[in-house]
Amino acid sequence: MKTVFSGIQPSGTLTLGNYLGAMKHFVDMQDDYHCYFCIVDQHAITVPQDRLKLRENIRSLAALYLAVGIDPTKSTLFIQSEVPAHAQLGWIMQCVAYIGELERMTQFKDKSAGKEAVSASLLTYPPLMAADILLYNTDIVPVGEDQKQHLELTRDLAERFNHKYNDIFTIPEVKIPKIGARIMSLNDPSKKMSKSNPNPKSYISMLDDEKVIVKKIKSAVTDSDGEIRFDREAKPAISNLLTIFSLCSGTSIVELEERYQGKGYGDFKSDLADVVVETLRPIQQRYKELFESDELDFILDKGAEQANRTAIRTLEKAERAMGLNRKKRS
Ligand code: ATP
Ligand code: LTN
Repeated sequence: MKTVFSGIQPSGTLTLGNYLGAMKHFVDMQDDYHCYFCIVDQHAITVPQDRLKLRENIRSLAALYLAVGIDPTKSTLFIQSEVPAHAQLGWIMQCVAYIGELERMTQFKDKSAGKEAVSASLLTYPPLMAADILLYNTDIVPVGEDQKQHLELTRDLAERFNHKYNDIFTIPEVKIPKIGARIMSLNDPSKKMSKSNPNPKSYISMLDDEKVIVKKIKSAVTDSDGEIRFDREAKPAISNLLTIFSLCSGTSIVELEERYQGKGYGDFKSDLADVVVETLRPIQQRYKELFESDELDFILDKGAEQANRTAIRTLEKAERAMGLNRKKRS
């Protein structure tokens, strides 16, 4: 069985973008792959976080993973900071990476733009992400479009390490969904929907209640020609709403265009709100049961134990290949 690894940052409540671009696909992969899903809390602290809020976001993300259908008997679900090998291999990968290539990462440029104090870790974030992936001999990494550049760098770093020291790492492939890989902001369709956007009107959170969802969709920007047609260049806002509608309802975009031909944005938006509410309703119900449960802690403890076992083995191999680690090969 091939191995899948993916991570999500506990930097806020997940958005519909995270769900449609990433999480939904994780669930589908569990039967065919050996899966690791990680709450990458060490990545979240590359930008300032409130201590209590972060603690809550970590637990909330764990509950959401389970609520969407990640099954702990099939997949390993764990918290990054509970597996020290991530930080340890992260350091090694920093020693393999060049500053120049890290400075070229668009996520670094976006997140550091206009900020006075930028943490060093925002720059060295990709080597830690590479470590996350490489520790588990990962074959496939399902992510949204925005992570493609990081995945290319991960491959470069793994190849560089293998070439310089020894063939330790599996070179991972990225898997980006054909539709929904980049769900856009509701109030600015030139930006991706992001949970750390300070304006909550820009995203639908997976935990928004019905009224809020209806309101946000009603106030989503459209355009002035009144036509419901998919055209990413000329009609980015409507195309984004059509994508969301299609993914939440399982109806193709062509069918939706036909259904709403000659109808106004009002009808379309009200049906879209219904479809989104129905998609999130069962997830929110399961989430509520899980958030406070002891079962959640049990699953995370077990996940960390399982992840640690594999991660330590790869870390030690990498260390030995470089001349570190006194232990004899086990
Ligand atoms: P932040 O805003 O804090 O940077 P984020 O929501 O952009 O967070 P993550 O939580 O780290 O990013 O992303 C988790 C997964 O969701 C990744 O695979 C990412 O590619 C995917 N993803 C994030 N935003 C979108 C989006 N708008 N559309 C599709 N996929 C997305
Ligand atoms: N960088 C990713 C989150 C992330 C990740 C990973 C994704 C950290 N480690 C490993 C896939 C595999 C982000 O910002 N979305």
